[in-house]
Amino acid sequence: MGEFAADRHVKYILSVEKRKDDFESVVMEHLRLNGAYWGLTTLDLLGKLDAVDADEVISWIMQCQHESGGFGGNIGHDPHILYTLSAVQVLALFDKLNVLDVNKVASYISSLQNEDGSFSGDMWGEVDTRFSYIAICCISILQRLDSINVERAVNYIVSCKNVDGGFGCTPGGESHAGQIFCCVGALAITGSLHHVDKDLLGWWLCERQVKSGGLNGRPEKLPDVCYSWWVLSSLTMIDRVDWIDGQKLVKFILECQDTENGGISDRPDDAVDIYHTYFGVAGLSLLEFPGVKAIDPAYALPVDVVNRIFFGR
Ligand code: GRG
Ligand code: ZN
Repeated sequence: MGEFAADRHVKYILSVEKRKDDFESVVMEHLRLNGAYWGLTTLDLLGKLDAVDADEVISWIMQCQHESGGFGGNIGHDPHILYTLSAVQVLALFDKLNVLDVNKVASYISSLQNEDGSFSGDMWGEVDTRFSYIAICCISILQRLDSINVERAVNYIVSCKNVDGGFGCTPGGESHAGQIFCCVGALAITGSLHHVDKDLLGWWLCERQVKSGGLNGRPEKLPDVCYSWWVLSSLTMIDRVDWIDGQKLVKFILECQDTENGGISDRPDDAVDIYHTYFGVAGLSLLEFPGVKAIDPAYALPVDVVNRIFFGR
């Protein structure tokens, strides 16, 4: 099995941050705030967050904010709840939540809650349990859970639960590991995990491991490094992480590294990207891999950052 190329991954992330006009950056332009969250969280997990200029990042993030309180993916882009969570998460990484007008961000998020408890992603109204998670995670980091209707939010998520123990994006939607992370994460944050059938869901999740050691997101699909996060974080939250073979998953993630130029891909021999680099490192973190800081499975932030938010230094 290859070594974990931590230093190469740090170099790769720093180079993606700097290359603002190459192919990957152009394609990812509208995702810039998400990309910043993936890259910077990975750096922090590897103990290298100090390699970036915090003031520069924070000033750019604040220029992405709109009058409504929501954030766009880049300067001049429309606000969306997705980017609003990334902005709040990155500010939390740098211990700079104090630059936010918390009431404004909280009112943007609460304005996206619908009568049935669900959340829309932006003013155009698409509804998905992804947005329920994002709203709950974001408003919890801001310690303003009281500004949304938590009971209705939880009821909506429970209405998306399936007979296989998993969750979909709307009521009746097929179970998918990504949506399961969102629903279990939101239930964990709101202290509502009693709504999850842990054994049934644990079975569904551990059956995601395929021969190569990698995890897929649904039955019959190919394994992909990002499910090391979506599946493993869910198993961790329901205390069933030892239901998969951690050693084999570590081996699969390490096989997806570009050991020369850094970065991690979705599966062996594919091209690396910053998204799979983050989810590979985050997966290793949940597997307690040496040299990687612990990550919180619900907030998707390093455990020391979450402790700082809720318990001070
Ligand atoms: C803070 C970590 C964090 C997340 C924010 C955006 C979000 C909340 C959650 C997204 C959850 C989700 C739906 C993830 C799945 C993404 C994914 C790999 C989708 C691919 O689906 P298909 O059907 O691929 O294209 P498969 O693997 O099923 O073939
Ligand atoms: Zn993927």
